[in-house]
Amino acid sequence: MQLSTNKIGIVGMGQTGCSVLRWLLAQGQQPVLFDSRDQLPQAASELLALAPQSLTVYLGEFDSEALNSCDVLVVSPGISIATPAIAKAAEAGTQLIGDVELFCLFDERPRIAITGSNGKSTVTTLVADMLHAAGIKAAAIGNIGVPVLDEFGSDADVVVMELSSFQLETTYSLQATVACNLNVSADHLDRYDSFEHYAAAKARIYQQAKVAIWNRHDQRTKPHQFSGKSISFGLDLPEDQIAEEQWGVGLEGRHSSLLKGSTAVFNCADMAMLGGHNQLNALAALACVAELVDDLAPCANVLRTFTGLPHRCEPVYQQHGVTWVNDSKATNEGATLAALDGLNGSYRGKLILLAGGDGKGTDFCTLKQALNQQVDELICFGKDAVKLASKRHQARLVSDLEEAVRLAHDISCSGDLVLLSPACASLDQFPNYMVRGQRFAQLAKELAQEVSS
Ligand code: UMA
Ligand code: ADP
Repeated sequence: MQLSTNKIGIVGMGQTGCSVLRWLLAQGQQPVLFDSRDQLPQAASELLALAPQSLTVYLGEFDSEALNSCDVLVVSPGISIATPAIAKAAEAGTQLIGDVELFCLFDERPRIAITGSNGKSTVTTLVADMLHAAGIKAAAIGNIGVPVLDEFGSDADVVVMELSSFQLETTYSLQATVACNLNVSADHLDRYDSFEHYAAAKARIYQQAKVAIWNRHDQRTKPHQFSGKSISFGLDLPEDQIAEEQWGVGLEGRHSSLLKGSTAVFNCADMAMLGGHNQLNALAALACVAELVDDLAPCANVLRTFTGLPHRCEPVYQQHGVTWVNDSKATNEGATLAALDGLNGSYRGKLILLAGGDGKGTDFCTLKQALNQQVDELICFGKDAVKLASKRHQARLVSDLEEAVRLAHDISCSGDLVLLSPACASLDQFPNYMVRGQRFAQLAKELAQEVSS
């Protein structure tokens, strides 16, 4: 794409839009800006004030004529490309791309691209840490919270990109050195016509990739009509005939080990993260790194000390024999299922689950069995509390997280585990999942102190 011959519009002036604007200004461009809110977010206003020339900004309801007048629209991931005014512009010939497409068109470094409904941030971080351990400078970017163009021209040798389905929808030139789809389970169904449509967006990760890494327990992650190298991972033993290229878990002597083909790479008992889902994450990360690194020993060593990211099954407090675990990043059913499985066996009393918020259009059906078999007490709060509570034979309904924590505190006793794993987005009651998780930890501590004083 020739930047200079195109009139470029930036749609959405959040974190992504600001990074696109910074980058385009650095290339000497004068983009037109669109944001559907009545006012620009503060960071965007500050950036605009520093721009060398005044730029046209359209606020409020998207102006079809102005959108159509652009040759290219760089659309932020939080805005659906099915938004009528944007879809109309595309029909009229305007090209719709995202920030990741711009990055891929102009950045020539090797890239490892990671998607999946759950585990993206964990695996992206692991891969970057493992590459560092092998002496390769790597930057973790994308949906993890660093807009990709902010890393353009940095001194990293390799970029590790966490990509959401929204970002993949507007990316056409990914050409990843290694592309990995971790798993596909229901999420963001308020933005897609169907689950298949969402899964198809995830599958775009493999476009023109050299190597595809996929989860053999989840056929939706399998690359189709793919001409590159295909490598699978799973918690079973890799199949014999293709063994040396596949990753799995099996006994090596008396130890359960992460295996590459028939070769043990790491003893599972030495892994700092808990749960089968984290063994899958570890396998996926090693499989990605193995495409760039010969000696895997220093990379695998990272697994000894990496305890996981905050807000993912994170023990935050323990008192009177009750453990409080913050899994606020579980914003869909798949993540909550993984937490229930992963924590199984780590407590001797009851499991008290705090869940609820914005279910993003799901019916919570896949949680039904686990809620009835693995959960001893279910406390539901937030927008979709009633819908979620209806999936268990018995549940307690409260209005918000504060009440949920108070109730959990009242009904818990020594040996119990109180788990916040909401299976929902936080946006109905919190600015984001991090604030929700911090509030949970803070409330648990405050309540314990209140009682002991
Ligand atoms: N918005 C408007 N009007 C606009 C522009 C945005 O109402 O004109 C709203 C959106 O509907 C959304 C919010 O503002 O509710 C933010 O949207 P955005 O596209 O401006 O988001 P950014 O600030 O650019 O952040 C995005 C990702 N956000 C989303 O995809 C919603 C961030 O992922 C990502 O870290 C960042 O780019 C850098 O790449 C966050 C996320 O929630 C963590 N991702 C989803 C997830 O992980 O489930 C996909
Ligand atoms: P993402 O970036 O895809 O949201 P995270 O690594 O931030 O993924 O984890 C989000 C949630 O998913 C957490 O609750 C975490 O415990 C859970 N999780 C992590 N890895 C997996 C996995 N492989 N399968 C299912 N759930 C997972």
